[in-house]
Amino acid sequence: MLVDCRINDNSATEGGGIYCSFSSSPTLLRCQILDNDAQTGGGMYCYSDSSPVLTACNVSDNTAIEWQSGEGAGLYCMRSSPALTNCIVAGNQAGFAGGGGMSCVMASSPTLINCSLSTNSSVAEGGGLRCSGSSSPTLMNCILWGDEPDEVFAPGLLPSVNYSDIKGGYPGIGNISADPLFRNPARSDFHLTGGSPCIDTGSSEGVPATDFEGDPRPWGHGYDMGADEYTEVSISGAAPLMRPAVHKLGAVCPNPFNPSAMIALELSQPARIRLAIYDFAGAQVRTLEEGVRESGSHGVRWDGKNDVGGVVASGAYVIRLEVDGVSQTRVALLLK
Ligand SMILES: [Ca+2]
Ligand SMILES: [Ca+2]
Repeated sequence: MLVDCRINDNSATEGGGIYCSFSSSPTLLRCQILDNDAQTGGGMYCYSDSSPVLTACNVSDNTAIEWQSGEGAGLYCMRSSPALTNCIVAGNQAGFAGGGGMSCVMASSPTLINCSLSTNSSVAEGGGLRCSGSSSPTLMNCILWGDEPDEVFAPGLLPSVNYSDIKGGYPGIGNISADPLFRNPARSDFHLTGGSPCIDTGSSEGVPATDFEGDPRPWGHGYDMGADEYTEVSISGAAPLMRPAVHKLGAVCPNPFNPSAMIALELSQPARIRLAIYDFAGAQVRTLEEGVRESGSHGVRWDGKNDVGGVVASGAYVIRLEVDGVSQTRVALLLK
């Protein structure tokens, strides 16, 4: 059992942060799985009847993009059915095999209750959740919003989705499609704000007694959707799932792009940075910025050209920001 642990900046072929195989089912409470990288299962890989229990965990900004087959950037499940409650899965990025937030293959049927999946992305389908091979997750009181290119990709069995806010809507009871009004998703703050359609519109069935930060559920007139139960003033006084202020490589806009894209950077203090573009074989294409930059928000434009001024071919490119020896990556897709 792992309690209040932070697992960050690890790398592996499978399961960058955590790898569970053959009926390994640890319990994780209030853990943060951040900035890990793998070919498959950037944050966590669950293999062969491994069904960990994650409660109030934050699985964010993990990647599975630097290999062609990158899949399941946040969590990857193969014949495994983890249970996630009050969890945030955000900012994870997968490559060509899809599943930015979570990928379920070969009869994996995880249960997600009061989870928020947002700002995950994938080069292929399933920006938020990808299901294949008779996998059938169960989602209750969840929010999937702002994942790219889509929230849920399930060409076979449909996941069981109820009382959830899914962008674009989803079959099931009590589902809605409306902006959840997160407080500040760009800064990894997935609290609900007043007027959110997710307040008091969830189900009471199987719901935990508290939210991700320890606020009581229900609060107000009913149970909320997502990891946060909205309260007018902070009750728990804690925000355990919020990331500390850090330098951040933000969104690429538009994405896919043609002919140019704006890359957002957020620096919490003045820093020496290097921002460069690579192709998927790992070869450098272009150095965009190198040197000391002031704190604050910056936008850097890439005009789709390489270091010698040639226009690059259509395809996916890796944008890498290096600050103080730590790198962050995002994928940009040039479509001509
Ligand atoms: Ca409520
Ligand atoms: Ca709360």
